Amino acid sequence: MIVRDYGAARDTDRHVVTEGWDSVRLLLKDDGMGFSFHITTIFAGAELPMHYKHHLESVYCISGDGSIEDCATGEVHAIRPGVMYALDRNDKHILRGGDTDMVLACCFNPPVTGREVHREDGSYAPVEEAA
Ligand code: 9YT
Repeated sequence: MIVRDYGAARDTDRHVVTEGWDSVRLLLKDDGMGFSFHITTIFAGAELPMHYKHHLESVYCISGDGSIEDCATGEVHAIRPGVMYALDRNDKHILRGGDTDMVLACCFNPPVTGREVHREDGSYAPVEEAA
């Protein structure tokens, strides 16, 4: 069994901080679960183009507000606590923070290794390159 505390993990290299978001990666590839699990905070007002070409991702909003734009259709979906989205087609998207920081629980398949940052095209490297 694996038990980890978010507050404790924030003080380790599982905590990744960037300009528009931070993330505590509670489960990574090495944990052997077949997915990774992250608690990510999107900062208020951030605008984040993303395109996970090599990963599927599901995201559940715990608190805060924001939106996601589907780049294929231009459709914009409000995100608020209780809303889930799944990028089941490696969907290119723009995630926007709202008036308050938005806290999200995220799963990646395949799992991230812990080293990933967004590349210029909005993707993370495939697992074999990031390993
Ligand atoms: C919402 C979103 O894209 N979350 C991804 C997790 C976070 N960017 C991370 O830990 O890499």
